[in-house]
Parts: sequence; structure tokens; C-alpha cells
Amino acid sequence: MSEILSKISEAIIEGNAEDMAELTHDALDDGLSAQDVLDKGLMTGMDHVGVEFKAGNMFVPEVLRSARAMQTAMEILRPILVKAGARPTGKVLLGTVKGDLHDIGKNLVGIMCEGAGFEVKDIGKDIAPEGFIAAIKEFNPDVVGLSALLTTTMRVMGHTIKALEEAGLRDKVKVIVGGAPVTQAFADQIHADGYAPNAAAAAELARKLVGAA
Ligand code: B1M
Repeated sequence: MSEILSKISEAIIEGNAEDMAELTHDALDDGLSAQDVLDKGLMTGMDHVGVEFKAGNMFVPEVLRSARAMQTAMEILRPILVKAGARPTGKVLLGTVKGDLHDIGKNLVGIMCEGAGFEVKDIGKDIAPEGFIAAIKEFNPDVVGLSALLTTTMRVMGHTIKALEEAGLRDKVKVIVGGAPVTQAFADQIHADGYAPNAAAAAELARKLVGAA
């Protein structure tokens, strides 16, 4: 890997948002493509963060710092990637379901999906089924991601999928679900198209569902 890509990857792992804009511009000035900066710099760093977080060696504040550093670079790369038509993977709509205010994991899913080439619309937390329906009609996503962190709000994922059926939208989108209490068995029970245990797996699953992986 080139020195500048290693520095970018390290800055992600260290959560160094301060130097990220300069590093990203340096890489582009060196002639690297935005896609290479994303795949070989940012994603390499984020993959490492994902592994360390899962192993219990990194904690939420550190992961959030890494996520911020990623966002700083993505603000520079996003317009270039869009202009270049790089990996037009598809569109992902994301939200945490009604009654649930946890959004840190959902935000990570959004970043990983962006990194995987999706256009992402994040409609926030505490989103009622009608909120998802309105956003689907407006944004026309390929994949809808529902997040829930509470055993009490998990069931709202099922209500949301039912509401999509009733609104005649269920066949137009793939629905994926995730969050700490959610399991594959639960996803099957509520007729979701897929379940992912973490943000990287969610992006990978979304790519699979749109036929990009
Ligand atoms: Co709350 N909380 N919380 N909380 N909170 C939990 C979830 C809890 C397990 C803590 C505990 O008791 N041990 C517990 C839930 C118990 C249960 O239902 N079984 C709990 C509770 C009870 C509550 C309140 C009810 C507390 C109270 O008021 N009495 C309350 C509920 C508020 C509400 O939502 N209505 C509450 C409030 C809060 C805060 C607001 C203070 C804060 C949230 C801040 C925020 O999100 N902006 C908070 C926090 C931070 C937590 C813990 C400590 C951390 C959650 C987190 O961000 N983890 C949590 C305990 C814990 O998990 N250790 C806890 C880091 C994040 C990166 O992981 O969100 O799991 P996570 O996301 C992962 C995966 O789950 C997955 O990918 C992510 C990254 O790999 N994933 C998806 C998530 N969404 C996905 C979607 C996908 C695919 C994968 O596809 C679409």
C-alpha cells in the first residue's frame, strides 16, 4: 500500500478527523483515484476498527471518532465518486424504528453502506411506519434498513414491514434488519429479506441483495 493510503488508514483507526481533509486532498493530488482512497485507505482502516470493536479492544467513543474521520473524508470524496459514477451500487434508506432513540449503530451502518458505494438516506430515529412509507415514496430506495436496540421496539420492525405490505411497497424494496437484540430467526419471523449482525455485514448484505456482490 502507498504511504499516503497507510496514513489515511491509520488516521481512521486513530479517529484523527483533524488531519483527514489534508490527507485526502494529498492522496488525490498524488493522482490516486477517489475509489482507491475509499477502498484501500478508508475501508482498510474501518475494517480494522470493526475487528477491534468486535474483539472488545475498541470502545464506542473511539468508534465514533473513527466514524467522524471517515465522514470528513467522505465529504471530499462523495461528489467525485458520484460524478465518476463509481460503483452505482444503489440506494439505501435507513432509520431506527418508532420508540427507539438508539442511533449510533444505525449511523455506522450508514457509513459502511456509503463506503460500499450506496447512496444513503438516513431518516433518523424514532421513525413510525408511516415515516418509512413517506420516505420510500420520496427516495425510491433499493434497500430499507431498520434498526432497533430494545427488545420492546424490535416488534415495531414487524409492524413496519406489515405497513409496507399494506401500502403496496413491500415488493419494491428489500428490507434488512439489525441491532443488538435482533437475530436471524427474528428476521425470518417478521419476513425481512435479511439480517446483519454488524455494520460491515449490513453493507455486504445490501450489496448482495442488489446483486452487486
Ligand atoms: Co440504551 N439500552 N437505553 N441508551 N443503550 C441498551 C441498548 C441496553 C442493552 C443497556 C442495558 O440495559 N444493558 C438496554 C436495552 C435492554 C433491552 O431492551 N434488552 C438499554 C435501555 C434499557 C435503554 C433505556 C430504556 C434506558 C432508560 O431510559 N431506562 C433508554 C431507551 C430510550 C429509547 O430508545 N426509547 C435508553 C437510552 C439510551 C441513550 C439515549 C442514553 C443512549 C443512546 C444514544 C444514541 O444512540 N444516540 C443509550 C446507549 C448508548 C446504550 C448502550 C450503552 C450502547 C448502544 C450503542 O450505541 N452501542 C446499550 C448497551 C450496549 O449495547 N452495550 C444500551 C454501540 C453500537 C455501535 O452498537 O447499536 O448494537 P449497536 O449497533 C451495532 C449492531 O447492533 C448492528 O451494527 C452496529 C455496529 O456494528 N446494527 C445493525 C445496529 N443497527 C443495525 C441495522 C442493520 C444491521 C446491523 O441493518 C439495517
